[in-house]
Order: sequence, then structure tokens, then C-alpha cells
Amino acid sequence: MTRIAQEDLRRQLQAYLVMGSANCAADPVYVLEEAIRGGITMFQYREKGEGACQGADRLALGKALRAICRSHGIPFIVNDDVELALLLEADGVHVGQEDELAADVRKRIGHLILGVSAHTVEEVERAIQDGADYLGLGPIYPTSTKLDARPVQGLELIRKLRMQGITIPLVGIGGITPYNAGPVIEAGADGVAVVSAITQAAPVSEAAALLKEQAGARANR
Ligand code: 3NM
Repeated sequence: MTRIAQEDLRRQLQAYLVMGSANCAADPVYVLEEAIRGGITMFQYREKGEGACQGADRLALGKALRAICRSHGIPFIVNDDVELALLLEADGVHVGQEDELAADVRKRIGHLILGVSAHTVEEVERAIQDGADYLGLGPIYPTSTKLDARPVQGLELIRKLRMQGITIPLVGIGGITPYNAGPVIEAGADGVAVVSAITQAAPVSEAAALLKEQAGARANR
């Protein structure tokens, strides 16, 4: 197997749902099914934060969410846990700067998708060298979902990277909704990653559809 082609990944990153049980008011299985019905293009299992489940419950929920993604052909990425990703036969792993080193993760996961969170040009360059397939940049806007998020960075870093000719697939994250997603794509991102804009929405499918419409319409121009 070879690593995923950048153009395929750009399409998959358009409307990226990141979620664990702690983010959902409703059953996470229901939320994921509805989000897929609305049109999300990629999913990350991020079982973190207060009230997140552990051990057997974490594995069981991961299996349920993985099965839903598989049956709909949606890439399933695991946040910050290579062992769990391999156990669940995930499509990839996403790590932050405080997690296992990206270069080590690349060695362990072979051709699987590797996403890395980055906040500066230096972190971006290192992640690319380490074998990242895509980068998550954030927080773009204020967020209350990740308590230890870095200071808001806005759209400057995305613009700067594209001006410098860096072509790696990029996704913005942090405080993104269907109503402020457009400028993130216009700045040069291939997609938007969201937690609360979908998990806290009613109805979930409509929020997912709106997000996809915003990210997709601009990306396809
Ligand atoms: N990572 P919401 S911000 C998981 O800046 C995550 O790297 C971030 O949640 C980063 O869409 C964030 O509800 C939380 O604002 C995003």
C-alpha cells in the first residue's frame, strides 16, 4: 500500500467531524449517523475531556463508531492513540504537539493517514518532514471545547503557508460553524474541522449539511 494521494485527502477533509462521547448531548452513535446523513466527509474519534470514557467503554464506542464510518465509506481517524487506532483498523491517526512524536507515529502506522496539529511555521515544517499527510491549524476562532487550546490564531497562518508555496492538505479547527467556515477555505484551507457546531446542533444532519455546503462550494470553485 502507498500513502493517500493529496487530492483524495483534500476532498475528504472538507467537512471533518471531530467528536467523543463528552462532546455529545445525544448518543454519539446517533450523532455520527446523523452527521454522515448530512454530508460530513471525514470523522475523528477524540475521546478526551471531562467525562470521557476509558478502557472497555472507550473501545466499545470506538468499535461502534468505526463500524458506522466503514459502512458509509467515511475515513475514520483516531486521536492520539496509535494502539487504539490499530486495534480498530482505523484509516489514520491524528496527533497534537503534546502527543507522541509524529515521526514515531509514522513509523508505527505505515501508510495510514497521519494528521498533525500545528500552530507555527516551524511546527508545520517539522510535521511535514515527520511524514504528516495533513495538518490541523487552530484555533482559528475562539473555542470553549478544548480547554487547553492555544491563543486564537485567525487565518494568518493558513494564508502565510499558502503564500510560501506549502501545498500539504490543511484543515482549520476551533470555533468554526457553517457561518464562518467560508473565510477559512478562502484563506487556503482544504476543509474545516468542527466539534460543537455539529455535536451541539439540532438537528445535527442540517448543521452537517450546511457545513458541507459552505466548505464544498468554495473548495469546488
Ligand atoms: N483542537 P469546536 S481547537 C480539538 O486548536 C480542537 O488545535 C483545536 O472545537 C486546536 O469546533 C479544538 O467546538 C476544539 O470549537 C474545536
